[in-house]
Amino acid sequence: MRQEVEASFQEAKKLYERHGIDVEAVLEKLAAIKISMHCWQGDDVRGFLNRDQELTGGIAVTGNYPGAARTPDELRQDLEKALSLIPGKHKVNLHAIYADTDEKVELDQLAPRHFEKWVDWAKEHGLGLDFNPTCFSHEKSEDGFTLSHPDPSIRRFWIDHCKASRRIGAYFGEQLGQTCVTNVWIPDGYKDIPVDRMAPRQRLKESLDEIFQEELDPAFNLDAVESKVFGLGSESYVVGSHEFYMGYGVQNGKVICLDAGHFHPTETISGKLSSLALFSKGILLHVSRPVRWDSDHVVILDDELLEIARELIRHDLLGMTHIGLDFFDGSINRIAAWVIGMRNTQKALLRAMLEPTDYLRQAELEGDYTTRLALMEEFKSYPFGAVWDMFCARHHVPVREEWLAEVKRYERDVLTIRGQQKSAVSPS
Ligand code: RNT
Ligand code: ZN
Repeated sequence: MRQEVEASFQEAKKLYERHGIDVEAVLEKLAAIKISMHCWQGDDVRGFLNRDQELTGGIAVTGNYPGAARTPDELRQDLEKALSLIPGKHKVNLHAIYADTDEKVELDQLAPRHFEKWVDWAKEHGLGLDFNPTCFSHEKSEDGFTLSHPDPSIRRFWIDHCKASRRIGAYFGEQLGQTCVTNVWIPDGYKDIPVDRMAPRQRLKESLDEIFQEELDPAFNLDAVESKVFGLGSESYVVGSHEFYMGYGVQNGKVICLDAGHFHPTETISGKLSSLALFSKGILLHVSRPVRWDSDHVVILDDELLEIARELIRHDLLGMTHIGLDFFDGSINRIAAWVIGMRNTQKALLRAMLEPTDYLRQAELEGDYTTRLALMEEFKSYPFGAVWDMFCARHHVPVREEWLAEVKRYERDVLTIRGQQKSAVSPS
């Protein structure tokens, strides 16, 4: 296999080099890109605090494929398995409800100590961590409002939760020597047409101002805010809309998060990056795949993913962009879901790097749109797969679909047995 990979790689390299593309440099650049793998694909966004609470906030997971992780140890074991099948070093994205503790702790009381085990694990595996306050699946968000709630005591609870989350983020950053991005997303909105669109936004603005008051070292924690156009039960109005957070983020120097599923169905986030980059302090991507709605399907190598990657590469936005994944599919093997989404995101970046960008840009500048179209199309069938295979081989992860056999083995030996047990063995 290795020989075959080597031979195809050398052939492919020659073709790319004819266009002045330095394939070795591309492979090095790709290896340096960390993608934040979202822990919540591993257990259908349930978490470990308040496990009896159903998933709310207008998001939904469908499917009951056996083997979802039930404890922090199981989730870490699954994450390790997935990461062992993905080339390169990455980050893991945690939500507050994934605290690993025996204490009965409320969200507004969470502290770094409740995440010590995650930090030890991340250190052991050379991983970075990102973080999110969990402003859903809780009795205090039952009526669909959190940071913009009209009741000050409910607002207080969520403000305190977000403040606590930032401190946990800073703790991750400081402990791991890698900046943690703490992303605030809230579900707040109305099912039906509101009278007052302004007051909830005014309240959200004030809540955010208070949350971000405490100065934290940006080398440790970076704040991000995530918008949305609608959710289940907030079809008519979402408080934290795109315009809201564009304004807030630009005015306050926050990282602006674009989730691929949070816009109207024909609107794409790839088209927004070049504008956002001119005005925002940083960009966080929630790479996802909406199918007819914000369905959070597993990321595939589709046109939009490729276009997102091209924008990042062509405009050299990797320095200001944090790439994270956000999908949850409970209908297939959850580890496979991670592997497919992560590997596809890397493949898209690789493909973007294997394009003759300068040449194409020059053709465009000269008004030679014929060359632009012709070459963009021809490059679609260039042998990027051979370069990808070599990337995998060099990083000692399975080449091509070989990873699937490993996932199936793990399913048989670990996940199926897990599914048969009545309840999880308590972690520590
Ligand atoms: C919801 C947002 C948010 C969540 C995660 C679990 O629509 O996309 O990012 O998916 O925080
Ligand atoms: Zn998201």
